[in-house]
Amino acid sequence: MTVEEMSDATWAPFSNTEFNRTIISRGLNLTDVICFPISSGWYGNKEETSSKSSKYPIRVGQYSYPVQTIPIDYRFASFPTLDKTRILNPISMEQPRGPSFVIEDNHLVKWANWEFHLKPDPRAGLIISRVRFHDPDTQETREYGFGLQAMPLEPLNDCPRNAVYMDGIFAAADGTPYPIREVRPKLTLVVRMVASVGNYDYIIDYEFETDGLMRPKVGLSGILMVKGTAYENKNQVKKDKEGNEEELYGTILSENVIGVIHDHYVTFYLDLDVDGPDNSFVKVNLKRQETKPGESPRKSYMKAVRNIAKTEKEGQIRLSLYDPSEFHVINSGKTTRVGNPTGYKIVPRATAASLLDHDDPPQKRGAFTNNQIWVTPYNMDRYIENKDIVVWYTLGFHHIPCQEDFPIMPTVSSSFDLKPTNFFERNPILQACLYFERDLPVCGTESVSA
Ligand SMILES: [Cu+2]
Repeated sequence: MTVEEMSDATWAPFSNTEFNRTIISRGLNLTDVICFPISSGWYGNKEETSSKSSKYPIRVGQYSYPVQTIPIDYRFASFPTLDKTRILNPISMEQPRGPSFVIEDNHLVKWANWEFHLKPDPRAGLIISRVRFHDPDTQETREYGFGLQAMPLEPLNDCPRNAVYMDGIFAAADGTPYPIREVRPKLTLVVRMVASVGNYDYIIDYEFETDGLMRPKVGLSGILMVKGTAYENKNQVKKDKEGNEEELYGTILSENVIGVIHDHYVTFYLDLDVDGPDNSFVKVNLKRQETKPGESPRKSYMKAVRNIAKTEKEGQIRLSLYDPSEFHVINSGKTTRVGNPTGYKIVPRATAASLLDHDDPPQKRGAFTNNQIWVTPYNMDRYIENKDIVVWYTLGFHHIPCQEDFPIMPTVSSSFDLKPTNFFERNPILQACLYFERDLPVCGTESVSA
């Protein structure tokens, strides 16, 4: 569906006098109503040729108000006077010598040890390619990589100027208290794009860190898709003989408004080339190793069992808390000084898997959510060891709306990490420069009248 078709569909209902009469009979002005022709999905071949696009009449500028509802004014000015002692002062961060990144040829971004090619794409959004990391130890520029390091908490380096530093007091082995200060200095470059997909805003961030970690992140915000209801309060919901409430498939968010339970899935196409195109996908399973009777006072240990996925089928991953695993992309032809294959791992964070039946039409269409990780284009069960593989990672969100999501949602985000794993000989951040007081000008404060 094109933008032009959506626009035409928005206006079409108003050419129907019967439709207009129903709007006026609700006490609304026709100019206050918009028909939003959002695609309602695919429900199987039977319905493929029918033209039943769903049309939710809603008020101008809003996605949140089905015709049954009373609008809420969420603009700042509509709130009663705020307690001035609770207002946070504005914060500003300066970079007196200007940004640290440079952009060459309009597309090549260089920042810290990173360099990558950036291209906005109408279909995929932001495409980040040719991602390389300059290894400070070897002076080589390698595709992908990373680390972490601890040092004393340094003012201006770890926290902004007005931060208060508190010494932590820890107990030494003999019980003597000793202060500890510790820091993990990291700078992050954020490449951001925001897509407003109808009512929802998707904030896609690619975070590059100085230790070589790369973190794709998805933030969801905007306005919920809601449906109208005759109910104004939960206590009106019909109950059956056993006292069970009618299933609403959502939450009552306001008078006559139900926020419907739904999911969001975003798939990332990760064409990794760890020290060259031929890579392998390794499932590293943590397993319990039981000890033999009498062998040790311990009953069990943990061990890491590494299995290289040979075929696409073996590269399909469904995450499980009770089958803890790491997912490494390695170059078995290249090892570190101590013999580990170079690689980096895909570290999932909070995500979601679809609960729908595999034969449910929306799930058939969104079958990419059946697994959280796929390796290489599917089709047949092809061989993937030591090949130029592609990893598809799906980040999911279940969304049971709550009242705080209405009328505008606070941003919810999740991410996953691409983290170097035996890629460097040691932490590459060790050579990062520190900041000193003279590097940053001291800006005075002035009182701002509210
Ligand atoms: Cu949602």
